[in-house]
Amino acid sequence: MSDILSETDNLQDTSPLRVGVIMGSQSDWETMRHACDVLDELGIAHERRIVSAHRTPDRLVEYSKTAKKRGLHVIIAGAGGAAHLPGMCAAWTTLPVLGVPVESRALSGQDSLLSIVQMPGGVPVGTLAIGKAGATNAGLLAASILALSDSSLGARLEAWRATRTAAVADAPSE
Ligand code: RP5
Repeated sequence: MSDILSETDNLQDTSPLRVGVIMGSQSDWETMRHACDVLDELGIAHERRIVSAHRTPDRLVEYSKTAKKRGLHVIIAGAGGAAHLPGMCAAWTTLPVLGVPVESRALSGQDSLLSIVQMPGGVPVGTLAIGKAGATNAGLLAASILALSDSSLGARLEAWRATRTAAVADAPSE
């Protein structure tokens, strides 16, 4: 496993590692960092890895097959273009896999979205919106899943939502 260990893991939280955030390329990080930001805000221990379905296929297999026994509960996978990373990851694990379509240069992420969302019945990938919103919501959805068995996290998630509700003004300002 050492080749996929990284110094970028969230080490501030001493709670057990629960979420794996994987992406096909360094270029995906600007999108996927928004998932990690949410996980950080909610105090969810996670790791970040570059795992390419076509450039590092062996890494993908190793990561996906060992994820559950390493204690992960949810995997968030982001990729762009012919975005087969989330689907291939889901092929190797029964953990929930949340797919984030990264906005591609050629087709603005439409290709990424359709590649991820159109999984044949039997191997699900929970697909989010294209880009930053999808990454943010993947982090929140991972939190919701984990909160089902973690009441403390559930309370933090409720508070996170309440803060955003309170920030909405009654009327627009000039
Ligand atoms: C996919 O190809 C990655 O997920 C990325 O979104 C896209 C482009 O990758 P780079 O050429 O920037 O490495 O594999």
